[in-house]
Amino acid sequence: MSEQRNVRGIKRYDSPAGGWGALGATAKAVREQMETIEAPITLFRTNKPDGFDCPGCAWPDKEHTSTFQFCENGAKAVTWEATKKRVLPEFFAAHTVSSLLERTDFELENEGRLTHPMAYDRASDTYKPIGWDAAFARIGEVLRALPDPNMAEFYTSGRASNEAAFLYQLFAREYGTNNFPDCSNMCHEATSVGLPQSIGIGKGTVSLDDFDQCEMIIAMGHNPGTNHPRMMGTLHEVARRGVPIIVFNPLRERALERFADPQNAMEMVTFGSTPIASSYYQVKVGGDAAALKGIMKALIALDANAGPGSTVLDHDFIATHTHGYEAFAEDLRATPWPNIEAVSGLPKAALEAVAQAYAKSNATIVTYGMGITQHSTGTSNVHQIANLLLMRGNIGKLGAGICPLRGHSNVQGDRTVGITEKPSADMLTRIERVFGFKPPEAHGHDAVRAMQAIIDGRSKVLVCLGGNLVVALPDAEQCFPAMHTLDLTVHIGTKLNRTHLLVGRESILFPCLGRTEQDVQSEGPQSITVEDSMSMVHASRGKLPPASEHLRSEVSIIGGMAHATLPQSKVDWLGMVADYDRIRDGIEAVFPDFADFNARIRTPGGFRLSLPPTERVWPTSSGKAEFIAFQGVIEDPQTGGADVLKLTTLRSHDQYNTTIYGLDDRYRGVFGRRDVIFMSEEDLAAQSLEHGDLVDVETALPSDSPRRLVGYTVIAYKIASGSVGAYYPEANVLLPLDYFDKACGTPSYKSIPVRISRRAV
Ligand SMILES: Nc1nc2c(c(=O)[nH]1)N[C@H]1C(S)=C(S)[C@@H](COP(=O)(O)OP(=O)(O)OC[C@H]3O[C@@H](n4cnc5c(=O)[nH]c(N)nc54)[C@H](O)[C@@H]3O)O[C@H]1N2
Ligand SMILES: Nc1nc2c(c(=O)[nH]1)N[C@H]1C(S)=C(S)[C@@H](COP(=O)(O)OP(=O)(O)OC[C@H]3O[C@@H](n4cnc5c(=O)[nH]c(N)nc54)[C@H](O)[C@@H]3O)O[C@H]1N2
Ligand SMILES: [Mo]
Repeated sequence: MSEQRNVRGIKRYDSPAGGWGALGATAKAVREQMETIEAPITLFRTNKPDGFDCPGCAWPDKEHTSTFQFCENGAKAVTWEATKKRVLPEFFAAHTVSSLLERTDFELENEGRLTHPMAYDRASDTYKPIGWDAAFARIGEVLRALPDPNMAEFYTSGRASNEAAFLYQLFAREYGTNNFPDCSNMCHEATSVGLPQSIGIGKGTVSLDDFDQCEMIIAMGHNPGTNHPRMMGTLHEVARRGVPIIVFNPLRERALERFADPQNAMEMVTFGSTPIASSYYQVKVGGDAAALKGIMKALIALDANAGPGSTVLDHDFIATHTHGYEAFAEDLRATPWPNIEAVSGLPKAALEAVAQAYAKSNATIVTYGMGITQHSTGTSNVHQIANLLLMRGNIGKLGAGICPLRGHSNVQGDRTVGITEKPSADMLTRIERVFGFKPPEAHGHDAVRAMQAIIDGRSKVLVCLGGNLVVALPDAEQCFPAMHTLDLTVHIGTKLNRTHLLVGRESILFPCLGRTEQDVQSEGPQSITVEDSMSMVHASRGKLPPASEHLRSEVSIIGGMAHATLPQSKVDWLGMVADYDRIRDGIEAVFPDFADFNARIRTPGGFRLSLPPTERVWPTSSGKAEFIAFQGVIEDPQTGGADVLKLTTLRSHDQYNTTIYGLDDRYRGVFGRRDVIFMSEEDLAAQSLEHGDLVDVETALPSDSPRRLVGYTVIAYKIASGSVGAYYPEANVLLPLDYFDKACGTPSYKSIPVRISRRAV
């Protein structure tokens, strides 16, 4: 690396991930946000059978009975919510909304927890306190006055519980719309759309037991040391068993290279660590489909060479359980190696080596994250992963399967209980039968389409159950101003963020309880439920006293809005709020998979939802698993010209989506700043740039006005050549709102063509 120049805040990080660094960072998070006496108790209750579900990630916890699972980023998520800092009405009185909008989301959230329901006052340009009932009544009036219910958008962020999400979709559907933009649309929609086409369900097929039995893991496009920290415990165990872990990632991510488990006394005492990846392939950004095609092409060749009776491919499985193999194999044979090598950035020999190792493994798991889904080809990328597994019968077999790493801790559950803009006829029929109203059938808006409707003036009301929608979406330049054209915005949140400040003609901000807090309703204390990445549903009960006596639960706020908006409703909104068991009865009545719901979540660990492909039952239209060839040509990322690079957007180690806990990204060696571009030594040289140069980044797509990120510092990094990286959400200004995967609507956050030039001084 060019270390010749000293660049502010850039230091090499040579230690393993985890270890003492993680312990130190946890202590710091506690010190800055919480009183030290309460913190250990709170952290201890995370993911315990009678405790609350960690709001950090969706990785399962071993039977939910294990001892305290140590996790630095889980601790950050918990302490950030359990902070002692408060945003009181006096704070809002002292600052206009326009002045607050000049702050960063980091500064806004760091002010602490919201405490009172607030309504925007245009005359003073401030948020002022409002009573709960007055706010509900006003929302009801505005919603009822809309000429068409499809002029309202109901956004969900994936931290919402099953109970809140179910009540929310029921409310919006009785009101009359399927407009359910969802954080999932920006996240794993490629999985939700692509996997049902391949295997019949839009979820992963593995459980933790499979990780105990697997003989190989292929890990593509995810950064577990930061984003799925509890997964590191699993990977650590698997690596110590000697199982090959093959990584595809354009960046060298520390935790995928070496990890010291803070729960492993020996590693801690000896400053030891365990190598995680057995092979690390720095695929080019956007090059995964090409790499997968290369592996599969090589696998077919291996099978042919092995002659009759070859077991390289699982011929019985292919014949019995799949459809479309011939056409798919023909496409692979027709794809030239030079094309695969150019687009993936990996040599044929490397991909052949992966195919050989894969052919030897009797049980393989492929894990994947945003590096696969957030591309214009995201859905096709997911198909290719499924194809690879199907070729050797690696679905419906112990130790094998597909493992999408979900984002928000309950994003999967929200979808399961009805948050979808494309409802199935079956679900709608059941809702009608159980609740006595006819829900709308016409499909609604996803996240990008909701924003487009707001920009075009077709939508006039936006309700957000959590999240920071407009900051998470691409194209702030178009989206921010459009928010001011709305009649009404309603936000249910724990902390202040910029979306809350993009006020409409009227705006209401509701403060809600978080996961860590006790939720007591008129009929007693309540639990909520969530579903993890492996389809396990379990209960979660907060333990801390609420941040303010004025807070209400998400469920209670939704029930309040519904009751005030739908005076003729036959749904017992307030009864369901009083006792969440009644909501769970409703969920069970609409979704048969939840049979005996209330009884089953009272057993520690909860229960697993059914996953037919694990039994080799394929709920696709053909009744078989489908091989789906890559759609279209594999586009060379460099087609725009030699100076065009593909920019991917990343989460730092001190970040939870748009929530920024701090300005360090320890494992990548970045401290106290986020205004950097990661670039390879080769590309630096090719562009006549040096480590530490000040640059501007400009989107290389046709557009009316240029999209730029100015005054960033380019730093030399171990990243595939032709690829550059920058932090999300700052880099979102570079992405046009209409640059997304046409198959699933997810913005191409991880493949933005850009040009980089030295800043003229
Ligand atoms: N602490 C913490 N935990 C989180 C979150 C958080 O922000 N902070 N967010 C939650 C949410 S909502 C989500 S969706 C998940 C996100 O979890 P991840 O999917 O791990 O998230 P990203 O940081 O977006 O990183 C993706 C990884 O993909 C790599 N990558 C980028 N482009 C490509 C590519 O073209 N191909 C391949 N193969 N790899 C690529 C990057 O180098 C990076 O290592 O984490 C969840 N958990
Ligand atoms: N460039 C780029 N953009 C991306 C991504 C990327 O990788 N690159 N990733 C995308 C992905 S994967 C996702 S999931 C989206 C995330 O998009 P969102 O889910 O909309 O964003 P978050 O940052 O998770 O939302 C943070 C806010 O949630 C609220 N909140 C926190 N806890 C609670 C709670 O318990 N209840 C309620 N009601 N509110 C709460 C707080 O007010 C906080 O300010 O961003 C997407 N945008
Ligand atoms: Mo996500």
